Amino acid sequence: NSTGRHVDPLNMESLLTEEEIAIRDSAHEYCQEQLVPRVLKGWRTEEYDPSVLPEMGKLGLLGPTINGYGCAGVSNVAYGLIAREIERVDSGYRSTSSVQSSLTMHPINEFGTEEQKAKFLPGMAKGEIVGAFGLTEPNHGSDPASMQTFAEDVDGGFVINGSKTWITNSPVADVFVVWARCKWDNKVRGFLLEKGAKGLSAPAIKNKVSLRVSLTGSIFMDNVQVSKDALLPKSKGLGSAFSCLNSARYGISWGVMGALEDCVHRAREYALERHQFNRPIASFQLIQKKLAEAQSEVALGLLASLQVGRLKDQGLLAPEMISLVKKNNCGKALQHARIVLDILGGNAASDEYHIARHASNLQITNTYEGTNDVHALILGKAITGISAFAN
Ligand code: TGC
Ligand code: FAD
Repeated sequence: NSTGRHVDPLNMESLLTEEEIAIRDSAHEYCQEQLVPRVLKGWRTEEYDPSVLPEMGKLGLLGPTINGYGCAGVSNVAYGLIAREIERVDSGYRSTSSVQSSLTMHPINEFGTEEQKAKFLPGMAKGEIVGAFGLTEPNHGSDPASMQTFAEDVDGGFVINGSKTWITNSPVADVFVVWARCKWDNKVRGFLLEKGAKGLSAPAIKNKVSLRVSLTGSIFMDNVQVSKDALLPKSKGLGSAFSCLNSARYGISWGVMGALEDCVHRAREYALERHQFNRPIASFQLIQKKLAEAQSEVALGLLASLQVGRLKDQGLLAPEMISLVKKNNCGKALQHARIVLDILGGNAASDEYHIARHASNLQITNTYEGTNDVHALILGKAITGISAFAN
């Protein structure tokens, strides 16, 4: 159909459950009716909209795969469908929500005590408590194993020193999942730091040219003293941090397909309306080729993510599968968003046509959560058995 909603050349619909379709439709309605009218203002002003997470919370869109604590307990496929609908509007809204769900609620649920879960998860599910995830540092992005954030064991608790950068949600976060190397055994573990702790600050990084509707900032920790119950006790080693990334990367693989779908939909509408040489530009073969190739990548990318989601739900997941769909879908979304942007001609320069905004966002979705090349190396290691990473 021409609404851009369910263009589904390979009939993915036939592979979804009724519950998944209902969740997708309710996410679609919310995103189109509530987020689309706000996205340009958010993009232009770079101002965080504090009502978005609570609105998503009301619809059960936050931490949706978690059972209990006010969370919906739905399938990983449903989670992917939600990410796709949110990112169809803007990758920044998806960033805000996936950091909340996959990178903050997930580690608390997976590695936290019953007390930590009861304290944070219900408020986070409602979007009333905002979370952030601090792994990347100014000097250590692709290589987090070299991190220089350290936790020291002191009488009654821990002292944490270090800094994190490019952290989604950090300026408005109430709770920070911070990854630090523990001085007593050299292992990386997760710690829950709360806003207002002495020595903790999280200033915003302004004037971004990508993801302007989500807030990004630093986390500075100068002798931050926390009690023993700040430790996520079941986290041990960098693998714990990576397990959170598995969930977030999986969601991104769905989300970016939503962004590309929106680009294709808008470029198609434009091509049908716009006339040059006395014909709609949609009649030109070169324009049709751009649309056909972008639409094909959406159909293939979504089916791949669906298969990974089904395997994740069955406990049959290997992390390399996630690298495959994260790398492929992010790369293809960026490449084809840039190609269909050409269809707008000079109007590509206007944010009112939306595709340029998606293309700017997709540069960073192709970078965060492991750059496209880092995922190539993860796959290369699986294929050859040889690690190309320096260490
Ligand atoms: P390596 O030696 O390979 O692994 C260390 C330990 O971790 C285990 N592991 C995993 N476990 C679960 N899932 C995965 N995906 C895993 N990958 C690795 C591994 O088995 C090992 O365990 P053990 O028990 O043997 O110690 O690690 P390495 O230091 O060689 O690094 C490998 C590399 C480069 C692939 C990795 O460090 C990497 O993925 N780098 C990219 C960093 C990254 O993705 N950062 C993301 C920051 S968060 C973010 O960007 C949020 S944006 C959110 C938004 O706004 O939406
Ligand atoms: P670098 O690691 O310095 O990489 C620079 C270049 O070198 C890249 O092209 C990379 O592919 C290449 N490179 C690096 N190593 C190799 C190698 N071994 N072989 C070949 N090429 C290599 N982080 C968080 O922890 N939490 C967040 O919430 C978060 N949100 C973000 C939001 C935004 C808007 C942005 C921009 C980033 C965010 N990040 C977050 C950080 C993000 O994960 C990192 O930017 C990303 O992992 C890359 O790290 P880097 O920027 O340090 O680049």
